[in-house]
Amino acid sequence: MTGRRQVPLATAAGMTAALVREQFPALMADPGIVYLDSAATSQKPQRVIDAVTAELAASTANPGRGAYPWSTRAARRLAEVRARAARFIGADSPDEIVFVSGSTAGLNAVAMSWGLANLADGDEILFSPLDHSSNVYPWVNLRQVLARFGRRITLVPYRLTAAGEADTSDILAKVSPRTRLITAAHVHNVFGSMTTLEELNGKIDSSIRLCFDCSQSVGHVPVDVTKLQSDFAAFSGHKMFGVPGTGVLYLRRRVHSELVPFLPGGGTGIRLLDGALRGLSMPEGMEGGTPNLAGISALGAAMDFIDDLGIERIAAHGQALTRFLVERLRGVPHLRPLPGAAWADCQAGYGIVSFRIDGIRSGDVGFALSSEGFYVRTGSHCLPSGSGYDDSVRVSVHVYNSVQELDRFAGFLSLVTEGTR
Ligand code: ALA
Repeated sequence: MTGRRQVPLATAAGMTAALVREQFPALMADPGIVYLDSAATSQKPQRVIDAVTAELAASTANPGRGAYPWSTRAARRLAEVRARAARFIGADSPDEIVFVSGSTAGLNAVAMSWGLANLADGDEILFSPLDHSSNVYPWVNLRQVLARFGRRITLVPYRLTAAGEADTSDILAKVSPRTRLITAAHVHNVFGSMTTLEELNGKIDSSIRLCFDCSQSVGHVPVDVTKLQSDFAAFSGHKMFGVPGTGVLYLRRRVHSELVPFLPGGGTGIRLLDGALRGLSMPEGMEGGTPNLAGISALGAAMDFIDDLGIERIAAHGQALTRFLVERLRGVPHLRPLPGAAWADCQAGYGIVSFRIDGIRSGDVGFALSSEGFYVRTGSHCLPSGSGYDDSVRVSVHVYNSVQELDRFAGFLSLVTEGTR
């Protein structure tokens, strides 16, 4: 793919993708690649790469474990990024921010800390069976673990609309006096639809906890966990220009007294008294073990990068690209869009569009596309097995993509599908 002529990239919503692209070494090294798989993981800007190097190259020490300057500096750095993350997602306080290895770890922590301690026999969780596995399997696992101890909880599935959003009328119909938690994808990882659950405001008991998987929304659109009224929210660093192995679990202050140790160990402030673990100070109580400081510094740099570009501009760029792609794909032979922006009756668009091609397996489409440098994800995209959406092509864009790239993509896709019957 290298050596292909690089054409100027067009602008969308005032963002010049070409200028942004210059900050991403992997894309600059291989100009023939059109990277359309940011929902799987984003590319990394130079400043994020530099943050990792700087953290490892200078005064490496374990934060909070020593009284010497390198260690106290590391502790300060951790606290700075924590405070930064709190502001970034609209949390009230840094002690609501727990560093985790990613959304999967965060959502499992909610299940194994809050869920184990608070769910009683007969309680219910409302969830979408069409969410990413990491917002389905932790609840199924929780149900299995509780069942071993004689507590039976029920997972109540709710529907999605044709546009891929949570059907809030279905949720409202299914909320019962035993509902303890409602969980949703803020932006869906395959359908690219947004769910805020705002239609539930004032209509459900305030004791019901709300959980959002924000993996595909943070870094793409403004995310404010307080406006979302979420009790739990999780996102991964690597999808928002950071590095794998980092992420944030937001735990609203009102749930802190309901949590039990999740990773008891060093640095948690938990005490062993009379043979029992006592005290859970937040946020350290949920963060046993040495933190991934290089990754956390990179998370800070990624937030700086996003703020410098402007999250409103990033969102407008994502929306413009999504709408362009949806319209352009309408002319592609044999293409059937999955739920999402193609079915939305408004200007919805959050950077993800998925489809099937009649008569061709998605892996074959992906192989043909990659031969021309178009990198997309194919298959089931981590949806739970049996979802019914186990073979599709997903296009996901970010700040470095342009209208022009998507135009070429749709043109080549038409060539691939034209001969299909
Ligand atoms: N969760 C990532 C995706 O949706 C890997 O592709």
